[in-house]
Amino acid sequence: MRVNRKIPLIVMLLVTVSFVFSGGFSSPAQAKDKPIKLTYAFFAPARTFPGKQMAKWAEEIEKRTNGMVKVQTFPGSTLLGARDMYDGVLNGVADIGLGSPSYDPGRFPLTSGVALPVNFPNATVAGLTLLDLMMEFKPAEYEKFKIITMFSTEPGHIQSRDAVKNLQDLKGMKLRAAGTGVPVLKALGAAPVGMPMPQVPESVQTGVIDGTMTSREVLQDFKLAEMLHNVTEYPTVVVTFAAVMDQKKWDRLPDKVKKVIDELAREMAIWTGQYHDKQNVGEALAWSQKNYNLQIHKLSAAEKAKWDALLAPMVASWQTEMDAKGLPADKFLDRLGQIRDKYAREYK
Ligand code: 3IO
Repeated sequence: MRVNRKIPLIVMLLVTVSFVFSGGFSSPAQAKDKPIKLTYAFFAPARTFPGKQMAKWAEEIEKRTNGMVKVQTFPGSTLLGARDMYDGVLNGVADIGLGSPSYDPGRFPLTSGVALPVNFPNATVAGLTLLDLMMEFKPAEYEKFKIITMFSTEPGHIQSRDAVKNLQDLKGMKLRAAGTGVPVLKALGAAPVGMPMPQVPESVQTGVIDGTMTSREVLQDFKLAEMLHNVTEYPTVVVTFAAVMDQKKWDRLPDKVKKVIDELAREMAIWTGQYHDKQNVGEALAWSQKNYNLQIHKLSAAEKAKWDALLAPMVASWQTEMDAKGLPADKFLDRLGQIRDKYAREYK
């Protein structure tokens, strides 16, 4: 079809310019009648609890925007892996990325405070505390990002090939954790390695590691119970998750869409925490006991006191580290305690 000569050149120019400024075809904020397409990447499989969160979020967004937004999910590192998640979002590889700030405590220093041994009773309380703290402190580590939602695992447990009943058993054991869990394992005398979750099954299989410290649903969701027959009943630290979007991309979204996404941030923290705490972990433990004779080892009170004493200095050394970076560690930990205790009364 030929260009209609009656359309003045200036109008055509304006249309072109506004198209380019709105971000062109790749922008989520395109023409009003066309659905806005958002790609959403996650590094682990869809069957895992963060993967289920991603699917639930996508479903809710489509429903609540009456189809104005379509979300295409990419679980299992099909678009971005654990280590390139946050840069991938900034580089526009995915519109939204769900990563674990715990994998990179240097990049997310204040967030790493939530993964200290501060006795969260469960994932729901930890996740809501995390989200509230981030909304309150607005740390510079998320400067280029819009936070879509945050949540966490339950406090991690040691899951190992050989039984760990005391510090002697743990001595020199090659255990894997998220980056924020490494100092915990080190303090307890193990030989820790930081490694993203998707690499764990193969690393156990090949003997690179003798186990892992994280939430216990991985026994089923990553089939680790096949090889790891022992869990030590000593809750340590949580692993944090943050789904983010590039701030500039967010700014271009219609207000209606922003509102729906913002409303969901908290709901998803609760939904994910409750699924993990009330169903996911319990089912995995029962499945592992039934199919793989999983053994759960309780620490004696005297043994527990020794472990607690080894972890106690971690909070103070984190404070020193944060002070050196000019970050408000004391205030952050004060608020963490207050918010944690408030939610602990609500979510048992
Ligand atoms: C985790 C990450 C991805 C999918 C399922 C998961 N369950 C627990 C974690 C926590 C984690 O990433 C870690 O490294 O301990």
